[in-house]
Amino acid sequence: MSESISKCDVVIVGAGFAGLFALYRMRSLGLSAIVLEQGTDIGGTWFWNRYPGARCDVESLQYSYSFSDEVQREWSWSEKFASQAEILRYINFVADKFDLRGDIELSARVTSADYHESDSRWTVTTEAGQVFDAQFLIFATGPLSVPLVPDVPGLDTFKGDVYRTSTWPKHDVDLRGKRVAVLGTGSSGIQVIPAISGEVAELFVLQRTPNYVVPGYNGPMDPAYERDWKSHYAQRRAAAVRTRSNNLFAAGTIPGAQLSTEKRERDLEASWRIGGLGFNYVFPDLSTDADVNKHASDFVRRKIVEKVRDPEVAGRLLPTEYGFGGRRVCVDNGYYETFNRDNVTLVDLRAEPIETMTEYGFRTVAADYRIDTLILAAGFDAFTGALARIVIRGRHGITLRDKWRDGPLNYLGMAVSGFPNMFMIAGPGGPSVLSNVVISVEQQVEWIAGCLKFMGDSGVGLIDARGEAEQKWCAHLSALSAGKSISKTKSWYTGANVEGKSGRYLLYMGGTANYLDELREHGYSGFDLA
Ligand code: NA7
Repeated sequence: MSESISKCDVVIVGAGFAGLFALYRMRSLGLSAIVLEQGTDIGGTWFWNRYPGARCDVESLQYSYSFSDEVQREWSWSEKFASQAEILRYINFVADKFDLRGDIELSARVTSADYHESDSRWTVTTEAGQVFDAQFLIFATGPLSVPLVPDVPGLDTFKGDVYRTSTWPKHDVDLRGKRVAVLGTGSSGIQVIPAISGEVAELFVLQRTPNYVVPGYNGPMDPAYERDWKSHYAQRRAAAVRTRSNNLFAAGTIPGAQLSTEKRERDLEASWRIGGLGFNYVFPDLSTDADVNKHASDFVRRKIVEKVRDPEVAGRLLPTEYGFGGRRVCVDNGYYETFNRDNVTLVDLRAEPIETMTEYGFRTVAADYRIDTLILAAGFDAFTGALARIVIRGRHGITLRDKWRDGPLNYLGMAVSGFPNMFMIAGPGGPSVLSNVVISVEQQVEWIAGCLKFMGDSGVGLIDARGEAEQKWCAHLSALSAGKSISKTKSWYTGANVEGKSGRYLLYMGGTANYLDELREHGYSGFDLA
């Protein structure tokens, strides 16, 4: 073997929340591991998405590692919902505390991974030509790490500045006095829009599909609230793991269908006043009962009308083509109020499609707009995008890309038949973004660590998911998604934002508590071990 090949037990791809914890756990098993990270620093999603207003919409005290009580006690969050900068500081704090950096290669973009039948090992190659040889390969590449370039005609002709929320520059971007357009009104767009509206001269919001946006009521962390959480962390974390999303909310337990309209309305109002993504859980049948879903959807639409002064603008902001929760619900930091500002214009691309970008702006079927800066918040090739961009060759030289042509077949959301000793975290087939993802990735890493320990203890060198187990798991994923509003609506959850992408098997929709139970029940029964 050539000297330039580095050998270790485990190669981990990605140094975000998942990859860093995977490194920690591999080390604690006594395995040698190396993390390959394409960015110039650690942090994954929170390294790249540094746009103005970027923040998490899961509460800070919950969107944080649970594996170390010391970290939980030592770290203090300054806001209810942490900003990107604070989360990145937290990730660096954890990396330093556990001295993780020594096993992380930065600026190391993985381009291919090849499985070798002869010794049941993987070779992993980076863009710079580094080669790593490992028994195990863990992809912690992130569910939302491949940004999409929108198919706007003439994008190249625009001579102004173009920024993407997903790869926002590290240096300060001065938008003061500029005429700016933001394309995209998903979670990223709805955060950047209010954040910059006060400094730009004019802001054009280019909206194709309106979203449901619930209030966040972010603010400084209440010291009493933090103290209370910290003194009950173990119990709270344990309770969160028994929910549908690894996240404690004031969730309703009585189906909305069993309640009177008046009681339902009161519950919706109470949940709205609490704010945040808990509104998704106000009734257990919110995403499955058409009447209940309509009630919640109408409720949010009424709130939008109340907040936006101009009735015509309000009307254009109303999501009408799908029900509440059909797409990722966004959490508000003054989004709707932004449209009451004189310098903000909503451009409804459904009524007024962009014909082309011009040198100095964009032209719709109705008007010419002059802008200095275009901000793209156009979303991601979710769940499978990062893996599809790496040439991953498993048994018999079959690539993952080919295997996944009609949908990302997987077993337990972590393994793929024909790709032995390879694992995915927060990829397709698991709960991923439908949950508090920091906890979900901890759980998947724990499962992988348990598996590797079991293999070591029992002298097993190879694990490969069986084809039939994979088929059964994927049929189960389809059954779990049937009837849910998410699966009936076109969005990145279903792959519909990427042309030609199959929306099958992308997410486990049975809730995180059930997912954990299923992992336990399956054990290693669906795998070939050798
Ligand atoms: P999203 O939620 O996928 O939002 C992307 C937005 O960009 C959405 O409003 C799209 O409209 C819009 N888009 C995409 N392509 C176009 C074109 N060609 N023309 C006009 N508008 C377009 O991505 P986010 O980054 O906001 O959020 C993703 C997750 O990241 C989020 O949930 C957090 O977990 C973090 P569309 O809806 O497709 O009509």
